[in-house]
Amino acid sequence: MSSVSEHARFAITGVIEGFYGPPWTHQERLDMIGFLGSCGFNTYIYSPKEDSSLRDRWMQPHSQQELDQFREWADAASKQGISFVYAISPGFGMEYASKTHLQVLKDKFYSLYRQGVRQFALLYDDIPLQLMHEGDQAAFSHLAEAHVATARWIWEEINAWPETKKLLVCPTQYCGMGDEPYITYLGRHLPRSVELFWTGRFVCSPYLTSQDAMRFLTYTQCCPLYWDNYPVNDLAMANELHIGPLRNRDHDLGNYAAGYVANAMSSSEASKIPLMTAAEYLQNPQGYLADAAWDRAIEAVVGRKHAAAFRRFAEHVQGSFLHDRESPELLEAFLQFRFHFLQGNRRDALRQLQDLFLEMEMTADELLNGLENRKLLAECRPWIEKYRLWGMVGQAAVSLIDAGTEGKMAQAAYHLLKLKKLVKRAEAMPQKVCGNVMSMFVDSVLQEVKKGRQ
Ligand code: 14T
Repeated sequence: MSSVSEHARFAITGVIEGFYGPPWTHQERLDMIGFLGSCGFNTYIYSPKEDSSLRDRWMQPHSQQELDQFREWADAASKQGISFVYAISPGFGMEYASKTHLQVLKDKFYSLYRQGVRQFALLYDDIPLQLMHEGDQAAFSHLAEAHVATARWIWEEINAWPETKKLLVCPTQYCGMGDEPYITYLGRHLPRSVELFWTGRFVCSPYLTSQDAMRFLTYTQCCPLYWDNYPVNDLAMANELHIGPLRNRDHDLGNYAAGYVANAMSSSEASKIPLMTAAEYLQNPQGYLADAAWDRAIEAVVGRKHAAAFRRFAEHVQGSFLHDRESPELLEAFLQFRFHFLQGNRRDALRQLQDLFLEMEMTADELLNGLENRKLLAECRPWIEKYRLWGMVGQAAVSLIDAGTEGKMAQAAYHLLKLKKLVKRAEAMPQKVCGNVMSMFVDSVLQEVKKGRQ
């Protein structure tokens, strides 16, 4: 057994605004920087995918207004002891062999340097793995060579500025086993001081293990700078609300990693819950307990008064690539209900289930009417409303079972109609709440109704 002191802490700990979808507003970003400082993170990376001045328009200089904003964010960050990283994605238009393009890149970084920015990143993600420009095909034998040449050149230039601290590079192949030719070339040829991002085995990795980190280190000769795609919920994950705690990151990962940054959700306030659990993990990976950290994070963001209600709701929106158990307690309640119902203890079984669904509706009402954190409420509202609707669906289903088994056919017909209407409303909402558990329950009830009619 190794003791706590034998494990290294992550040197870089931070959050990246690196998602597709609406970027944080000016105010949200300032607020987030303050929050990161209060949680003990040391890095904030600016790279919203929708800021075209970093992507399609990367060659154009920033306007004065944009530069003023950068100064404000960089100042706010430095007051909190946070490094503000400016990350550009020149991948689409850039010809790596072009001296003019390299100069444009350097000038763009310099315009930020003048605003107080001291750390920079080159993001080569989500572009083709092949060299696309003829000039580059003539100058380089493969993409990794072009990426190394660009990063080397730019690092030498910006490192000559007196206060430059760092260059981070996101590779095109940013996930996998770490032994792929592109990333091994990159790792082996980048200057030692340049950090290399990696998301682990997958874009969204259910596990980050020290074994994988060691393999990455063996092949690339670099310690990965983890870009953890949690809690981000963009693109295909947009119907999931990632407010569950960070899970399944090895406790000794810090021994083999240059750092850890979490890609956040476009919903900045809701992001704070998982990010606070990530902060706990980063401060003490060995002692990290996801569920206990989650309770603390919920209480801090939601406030004590409604923390318990929020936690009950949050249980039902935990499903993600990190956690494949959807509403486990609800599923268990259904299984117990079936058991008791079939064993003949009908009244109690029905009452218990009715109480549970009523509680869902009341919990949702408590949050919709009482949550003091209005911003959090606005971001979570569609999921809370769907949760409320599932509670009503459940109550209609229980009333239907009750009436049906008592032979009260008129009442049963009424509840069946109500159930169908509510289910339609719930299913029209795309938000993922309770996973498939409620749909499974409703389907099994409707199946019984059909059987009864035959
Ligand atoms: F650079 C990376 F490390 C990275 O993860 N890039 C993006 C990231 O900005 C995005 O928020 C994240 C989660 O969706 O995944 C990456 O973007 C992708 C990944 C895909 F596999 C976009 C499209 C994909 F098909």
